[in-house]
Amino acid sequence: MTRIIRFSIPFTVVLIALAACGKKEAAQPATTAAAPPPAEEKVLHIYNWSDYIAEDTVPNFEKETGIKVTYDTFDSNEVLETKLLAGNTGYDVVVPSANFLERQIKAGVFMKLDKSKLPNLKNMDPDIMGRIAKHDPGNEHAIDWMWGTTGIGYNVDKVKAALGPNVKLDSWQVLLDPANAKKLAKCGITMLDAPSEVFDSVLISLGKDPNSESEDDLKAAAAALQKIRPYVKYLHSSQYIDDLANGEICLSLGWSGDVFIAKSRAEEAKKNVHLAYFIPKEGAIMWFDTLAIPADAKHPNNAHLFLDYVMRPKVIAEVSNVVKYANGNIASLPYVDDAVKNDPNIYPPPEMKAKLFPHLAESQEYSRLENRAWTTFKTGQ
Ligand code: N2P
Repeated sequence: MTRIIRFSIPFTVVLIALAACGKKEAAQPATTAAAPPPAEEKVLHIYNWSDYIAEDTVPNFEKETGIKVTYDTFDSNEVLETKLLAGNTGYDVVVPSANFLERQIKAGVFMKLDKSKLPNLKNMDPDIMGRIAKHDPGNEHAIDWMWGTTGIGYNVDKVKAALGPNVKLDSWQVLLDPANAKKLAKCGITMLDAPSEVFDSVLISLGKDPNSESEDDLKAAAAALQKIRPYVKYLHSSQYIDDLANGEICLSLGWSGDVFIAKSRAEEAKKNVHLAYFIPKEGAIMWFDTLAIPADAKHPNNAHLFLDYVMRPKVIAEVSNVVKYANGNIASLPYVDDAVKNDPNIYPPPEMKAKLFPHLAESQEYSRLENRAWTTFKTGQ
């Protein structure tokens, strides 16, 4: 899979673009009986998160439809947003998280879905659709791809060796208590390069509302992060999968499924690396990644075909089985492996779900503050 270069355009540029963006909702293509739209070229350009699809998903779609797919990957909502706001991405299907989707819809970036082309919408879980509808009223622009949590992945043996065999691994303090971070620095701490997810996680650890947009709370979170900065090896949102699997790092603030992918890779490599993931007892962010079609997509019909294809229960179940994230397709559950659907860290039971916070869209003003605080944290100043 292609890895895309890291986020390099300052987020303020994105915010200016968002503010300046006066585009209105994309109009539906006008179709009349007399003049049917010309047939689309049999190609489809998809832009998805890295490590986020089964091996056969795209090849099977290509075989069945004769549509040739190009598939590129990213690992940051900011990277995707920068491209979408600039326009002309060349992509027909993209996968923003719902909190980013919300403001991108307002900026006119996506076309409305033609639900007459999506009969498999009937398979979707009304609970998950309802949660996404808070970002996209009426689910007019997007469907769920996968959803998950942001928590802590760790190397069981190395963390116990550093913190003691009886350490309780159930709190954000395993990472955020500077005394712990100092001890873990030797075996390697990493964090996602995802400002809002990291700040929101720290706010939750401090007992604050991650969606309040309080400047004082943001300052408190930045101060807590600053205390562990010297002990963090790197900030990156995909490298940690292989590094956890190889035993090169011992603790990551990361995404649930990514840690389980690392666990599978470690088991396959038989290197005696034992990995685990926990949702901290203080709570965590629950996020949704969605499939949407840019308003200027050149192959919207093929995009709809792909969306409907991945809403087939067996197709999306296979993705969940491979990437270890929950999907929003209720009809897929019989085909999801027991080990995946019965894992409370993948499909959290109601009592755990109750501790999960929604990840709401941020105002441009708050994103600007957060981004500034993130740059300070990143550069360690
Ligand atoms: C895929 C990670 C996607 C989760 N590797 C973040 N939205």
